[in-house]
Amino acid sequence: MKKSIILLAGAVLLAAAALASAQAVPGRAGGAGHDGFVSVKDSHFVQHGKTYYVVGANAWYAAYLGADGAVGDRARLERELDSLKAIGVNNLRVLAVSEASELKHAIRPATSAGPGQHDETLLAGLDYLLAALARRDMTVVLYLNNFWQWSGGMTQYLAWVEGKAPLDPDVSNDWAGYMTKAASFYRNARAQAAYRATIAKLVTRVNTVNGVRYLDDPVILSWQLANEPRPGNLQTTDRQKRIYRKWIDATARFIHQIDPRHMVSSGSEGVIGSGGDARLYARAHASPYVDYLTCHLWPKTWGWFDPKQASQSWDKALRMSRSYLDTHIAIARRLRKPLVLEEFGMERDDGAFGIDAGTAVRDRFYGEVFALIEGHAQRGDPIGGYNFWGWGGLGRAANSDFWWLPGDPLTADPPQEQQGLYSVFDSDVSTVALIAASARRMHALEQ
Ligand code: IFL
Repeated sequence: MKKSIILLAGAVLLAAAALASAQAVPGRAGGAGHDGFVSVKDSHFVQHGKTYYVVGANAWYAAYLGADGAVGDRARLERELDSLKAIGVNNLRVLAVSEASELKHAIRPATSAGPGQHDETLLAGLDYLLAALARRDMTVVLYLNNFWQWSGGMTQYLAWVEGKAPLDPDVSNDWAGYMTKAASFYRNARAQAAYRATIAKLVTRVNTVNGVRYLDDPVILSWQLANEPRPGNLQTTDRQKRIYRKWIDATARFIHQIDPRHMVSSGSEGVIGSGGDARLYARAHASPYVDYLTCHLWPKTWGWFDPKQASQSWDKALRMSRSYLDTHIAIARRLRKPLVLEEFGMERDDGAFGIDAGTAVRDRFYGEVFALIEGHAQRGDPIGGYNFWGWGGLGRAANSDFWWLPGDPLTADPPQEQQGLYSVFDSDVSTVALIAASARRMHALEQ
């Protein structure tokens, strides 16, 4: 009798402690990671009670491949997933939905033709992808919007509600103006309503391939608000920063309210994508509804590296990359959440796009990035893993100028960039071997 009272009291205490820890952070996803869902515990990801490292690839187009008929290529998708699984990649970062846009370099076709008008063939492509990943025990990060124009994104939502097409930055070259416009999405009530309706539709969708509700599917590692959302351009005002921070908090909360089991992430590039403001980045990611931190690493785009002068600019690229990662690890430590380096990439030698061009510099860069991340993981730092950008696999550039045209094979390079710029193709054997070796070391740390 006495023993059973003690056991009961123990169980009550344990249940209370579990409840307290689950409620310590309102809206924060997850339990102890015993149900197949990846969640956060002690600044790390856990799944099935073990540390989980994201050893991931970016493949923005994977749900497109999953579509039936002429749009997709399911046989290719199965082969790509088999190849990635075989080298130890356990996660993909994927565009969940696109918005039909008239801009020069936007993807065609797109999932949504307007608010509430969704293409079932492409949505079924996402279903197919999730089912195919689940069969391989892989996970996926799904981004629900895009700051950039190549998938329609925020400016297309604005175009729908304002009734006029956005200025095309690929034609005007006015990127500062484009970014200001895109950031006005956060305070446009009608655009937000349309975006939230799409989110709700997706999050509550029932997979037509395996019958699993997305809400209940542990294959989804996290819902991501958008690809690379920024508060504005580099001259971001305090008001824009406030609006951006509130948007992250409110949208992440909205998703958690519909779906309490999955994690939510921002998709931010980090401090550079936060108007250069580390405090803004930290405050945005301190939201109790944002489960982990993200950052990206683009040495050439950010002026740290010149592929045409690789040996002269290499040291700077490496120094700046290291310091960028350190900055974000320090913020992650303060916020007690894991950080995922969810994009990094480097062009082929000499900045060439052709598949025959060498990848010596890219390999060196990947090797350095892997060493940095693995070092953090070994030291127990709050690191959740990485996604390289990106897996081009069996895709190939179809045109001699390397620009994508509708109907061409899809690669890791979206239509606004030359096909081959950052894609790791299946024929890039040295890069693939580096990824496989890093994956082995990362998975060995999962205990
Ligand atoms: O294609 C780009 C994509 O928009 C992104 N980050 C960088 C990629 C390569 O330039 O999200």
